[in-house]
Amino acid sequence: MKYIASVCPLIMLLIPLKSVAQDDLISRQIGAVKEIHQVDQVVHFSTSDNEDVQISVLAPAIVRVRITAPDVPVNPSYAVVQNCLLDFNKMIKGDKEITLLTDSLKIVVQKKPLRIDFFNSKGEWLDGDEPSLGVSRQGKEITSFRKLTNDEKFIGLGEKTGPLNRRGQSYVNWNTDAPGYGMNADPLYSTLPYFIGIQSKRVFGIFFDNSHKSFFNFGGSTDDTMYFFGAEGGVMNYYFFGSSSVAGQIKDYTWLTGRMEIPPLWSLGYQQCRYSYMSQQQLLSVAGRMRQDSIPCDVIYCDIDYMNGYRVFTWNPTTYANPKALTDSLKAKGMHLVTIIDPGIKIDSNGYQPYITGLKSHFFVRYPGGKPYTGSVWAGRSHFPDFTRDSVRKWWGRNFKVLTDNGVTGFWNDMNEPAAWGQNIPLLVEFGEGKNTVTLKEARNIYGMQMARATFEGTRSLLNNNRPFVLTRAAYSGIQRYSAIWTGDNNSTNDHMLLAYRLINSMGLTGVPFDGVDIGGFIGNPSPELMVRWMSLGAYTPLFRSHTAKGNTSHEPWSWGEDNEILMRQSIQTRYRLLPYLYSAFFEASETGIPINRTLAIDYTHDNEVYNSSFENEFLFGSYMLVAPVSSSDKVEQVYLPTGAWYRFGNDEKIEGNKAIWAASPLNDLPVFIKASAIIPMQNVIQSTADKGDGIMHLNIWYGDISSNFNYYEDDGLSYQYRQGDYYKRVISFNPHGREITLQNVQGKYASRFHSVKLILHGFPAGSQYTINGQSEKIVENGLVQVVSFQNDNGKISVRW
Ligand code: MIG
Repeated sequence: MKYIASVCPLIMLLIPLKSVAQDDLISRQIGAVKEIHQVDQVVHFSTSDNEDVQISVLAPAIVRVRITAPDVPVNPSYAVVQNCLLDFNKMIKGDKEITLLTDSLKIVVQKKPLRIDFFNSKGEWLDGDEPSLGVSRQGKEITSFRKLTNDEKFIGLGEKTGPLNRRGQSYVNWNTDAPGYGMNADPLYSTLPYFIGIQSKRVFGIFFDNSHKSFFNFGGSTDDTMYFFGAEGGVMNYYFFGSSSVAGQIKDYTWLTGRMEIPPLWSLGYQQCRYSYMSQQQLLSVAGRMRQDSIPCDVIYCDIDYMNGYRVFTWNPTTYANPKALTDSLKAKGMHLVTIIDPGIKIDSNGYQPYITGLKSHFFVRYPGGKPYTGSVWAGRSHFPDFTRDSVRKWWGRNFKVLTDNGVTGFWNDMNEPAAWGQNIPLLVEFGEGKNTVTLKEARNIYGMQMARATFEGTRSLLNNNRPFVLTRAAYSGIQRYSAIWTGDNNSTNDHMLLAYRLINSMGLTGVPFDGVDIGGFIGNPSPELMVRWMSLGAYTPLFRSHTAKGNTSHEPWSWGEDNEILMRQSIQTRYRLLPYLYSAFFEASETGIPINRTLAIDYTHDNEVYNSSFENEFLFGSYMLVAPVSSSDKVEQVYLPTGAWYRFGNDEKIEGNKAIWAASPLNDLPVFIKASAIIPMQNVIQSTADKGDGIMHLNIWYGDISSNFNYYEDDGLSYQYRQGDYYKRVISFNPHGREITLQNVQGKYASRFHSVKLILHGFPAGSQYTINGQSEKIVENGLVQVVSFQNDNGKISVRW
């Protein structure tokens, strides 16, 4: 161009430079509304610059905005599971603006130029387009620029480093294999493009459903004048959420993108992994040592070395010669085996069926023209299944038979960003078929999710009526329907241990309640102190899995000296004592999407201390336990306790909240605090969830002056029979003013494994007399607690004092 211009100025004048520039180089902002029409329930605004701006309503507080060239068909979304639209209550056409109303939201569309603002039903402004930029295009890129207020904070976006409050930060979504990632590394492995904006009194949320490489900037480099998000391609397609609380936001977001099923109970036990247990003898000896040393454990893992030359869906014929015998003896110990699976399928036409059938059926992602893409991974040169296609997912799922027939019940999906050595898979590689063909640009961020989906759907049908456990590294919004997430290759450092809780708490905000990190760190060796501390935090992590890289010190609890083993055993025992509480929390997550690890921003949204960098890692574990992650070197630490009264877990010291306190944090006593009025069902220590225990529920209640309810849930922990009514549900209530604790009537057909209840009352008025269903009952005082026991009858049980 430059050459032509200098040689021949006349030609330059004739080339329509302006439009080239407009399309590719200089940005363009959406113009004025030209015309409004409605197609079914979708209101379309056509603009002077030929954009089609579509606004529709899915629920009173959930509105979709979609901006495209006219007649671009609506692609099915990988994330969204709801597609019924409602009518707006009303459309008011004014000279300058059009107003759309739902029961909870008012959407005002300014006509010249088109700009959209969202208000709640009280007419209070929530969020909206930045006036001068609005939605802008630059080439294929499309960006929504939005107003930023002085008091605004942002939380969410899933697996992202950096602070809880993302104000002033910017991020990219491009699923990436990030071994040993730094404290501020971005992007990591998954794409969860939902965030919540928090103003001094109000909240709103936005889910940007676009799988291209996307970016989010919360006022970083824009001098606090605006924030923006966008993508390199595709459609400006976002859902605006108007629920007025963070919990309501999460409920609505998970209504839209789905919720996780109740996981198998065993997957909530302690999980021991390493890269790799090299033989079934080695693996069994680790399992045996768990039992010998009385370390509760439910799960043990096979990393890639169990395979034959890293060929997926094979077993190594010498080191894992008899996998069925292996899982049988694990089963006898009450343990489950989880095996890793990578997406790459080794190019090997010598009888290796996954390769032969995959190639014959054209199941692999390909270059334009159809030649399968080849990349190198563990198995050497490999092809990669096209998980965007239903037929490929079904075929992938059937391949698990070689694992399920051998008693494997858990499936670990690694390398699904997808990763290949060198990381740079050509962007033109194709996925899908016919008119649904897309390139890596659009498929990368959903690839891992579709692999996890294929794994989940396939193994669920192979395991008949039993629930599979699936764990994935890469993900996209909606992944919770299929899988748990772990945060990849972290480092054995205190900083990483603390970062872990920001990642997990943030993924909880974006709909994924079941997450974990490699306890002890994947890369490097932790000090024994760090290992002990990390294990104590592990007990309060949804996925409790210890893992490390090849060549590192073993992470098994006995590898750290006898004293440290005692401490680690205690931490794991704490986890097992808490399982009735934790399982109920997972049930709640399956019903509402509310995560297990809850950043304090959920319940204490407008308390600024929650976002203070000294306290931002704190979280509630379930409804009632506040956990403060503390570095292994700090033996006393400042902990912020939000408003209300709290009790230190372990010694029941009562502390008034709404302030920071110095909390002792020795390695054997992680700072954990119980909210006053907490109801926490526990049990005796068991060695595995296959062990039914002594049949006594330890129902702990900490006195407080507000009423509370706990939804207790139980089922067989293994199967889908709960869908046939085989569950056991009961509301447990504490009412300090009426001086009553109630176990309401049981719902469901399942018989609880607890035949009796030991009610353990913390901080209750001394000298109280207790009655159970009107009969006076003897109380045993035990230090600070009072204990009363009774049969766990299904009818209503009332305890009064
Ligand atoms: O290139 O399977 O994040 O957990 O142990 C490394 C070997 C491949 C990366 C995973 C890690 C796993 C390892 N994998």
